[in-house]
Amino acid sequence: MRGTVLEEKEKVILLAADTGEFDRERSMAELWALAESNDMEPVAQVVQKRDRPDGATYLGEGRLEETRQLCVDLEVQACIFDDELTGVQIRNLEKILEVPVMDRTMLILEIFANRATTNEGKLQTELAQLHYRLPRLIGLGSSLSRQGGGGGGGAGARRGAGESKLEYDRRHIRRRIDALQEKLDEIQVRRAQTRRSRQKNGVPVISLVGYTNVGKSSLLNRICDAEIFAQDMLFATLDPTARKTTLPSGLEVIFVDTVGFVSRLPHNLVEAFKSTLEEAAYSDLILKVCDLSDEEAATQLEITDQVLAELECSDIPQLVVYNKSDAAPDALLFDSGAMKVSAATGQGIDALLDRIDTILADRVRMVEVLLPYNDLSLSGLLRANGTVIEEEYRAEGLYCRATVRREDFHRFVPYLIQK
Ligand SMILES: Nc1nc2c(ncn2[C@@H]2O[C@H](COP(=O)(O)OP(=O)(O)O)[C@@H](O)[C@H]2O)c(=O)[nH]1
Ligand SMILES: [Mg+2]
Repeated sequence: MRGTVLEEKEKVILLAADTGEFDRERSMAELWALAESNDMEPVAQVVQKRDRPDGATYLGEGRLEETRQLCVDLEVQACIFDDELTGVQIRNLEKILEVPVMDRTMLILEIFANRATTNEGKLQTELAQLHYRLPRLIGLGSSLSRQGGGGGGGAGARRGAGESKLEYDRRHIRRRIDALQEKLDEIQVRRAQTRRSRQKNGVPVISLVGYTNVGKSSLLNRICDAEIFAQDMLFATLDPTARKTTLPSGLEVIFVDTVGFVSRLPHNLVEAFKSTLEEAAYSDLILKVCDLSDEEAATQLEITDQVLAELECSDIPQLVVYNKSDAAPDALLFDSGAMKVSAATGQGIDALLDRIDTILADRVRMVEVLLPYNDLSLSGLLRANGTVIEEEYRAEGLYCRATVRREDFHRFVPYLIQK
């Protein structure tokens, strides 16, 4: 992950041409949230009404000159455009603006690259990056270096006789694309076979899924103590967006913030996006978060459901959570099973946690036991199927605070510590 608490955030300006084709204001709000989730700090946005984007510079000269000055005044480190740019546009814009230029797709790819945790996620992201780069080799200079992965570069001695740097880079990328595709095909075959065999024996995991800007991260902060960072043993293998909290019942759970859905997601990025959700497919509960004050919420929820179904998440309990209830106090819920909350005011959060408790109680229980040293099979069961949160070797036996599977619970009953 880029960016630590101490590092200053990279200041960026967001730009777009508004051709009236779609809701640009909404798209810019989403771009703003995307930049923030990439640890950047948007400081201004520039939208110019135009019939169509300029072929060479996307926006008009005057507006770009103003932006260049703004970049100097506000100490901006990059400009992000809300559409896909061509290689030529990127090159021209960097010359005029004198800062690195990114487009919407590059930003999304950078977020995916930072967040990809599974092997498949990493391969899918690199594949999408290469597909993006291939037609833009001419323009991507300094911006290219932002993206990691097995990029071109370093032609040197291996370049064939009479082959230009550009031809070499293209050949190199195409070969890498083929290799990645082959690896991914293999993984997909294997995954189909092992899908559900992956043993789940951790603390229950609850993932927050939904569109960018609905308030997933705010909700996570509201629910989990933001001060507690992932230093715990239990977190060692989890990504930094995971946080632990204790439910009213005393059950310890981990909340995971997923990469948000994005509107107008370029076709080439669909598979990479889905692979970022792979972790959700292994969670114990999925919270589908939407924005109650947004008239698009129903449509977004439909798309979220479709994608989750494609990821074979249908056997995982799911709960619809309407956030931002403070911004739409009069809105009615059509889904009686849904929860209405506000991450901003805290309204409805307790009820949400109670509901999560009820759902998870069907799967796991929290126990506090003193296991006799002459029955070690129980501690074996605890380690195999449950999760030990705390343990201590005492004179009378092994003390454990742990979660166990509901079907195993009866075996621990004789050793429960009475309070
Ligand atoms: N009014 C209101 N705004 C909220 C609420 N939750 C989040 N927001 C705002 O919505 C925007 C997006 O929130 P964020 O948590 O980054 O969304 P994410 O992209 O889903 O993680 C931010 O400007 C938040 O301040 C809420 O309950 N009420
Ligand atoms: Mg977020």
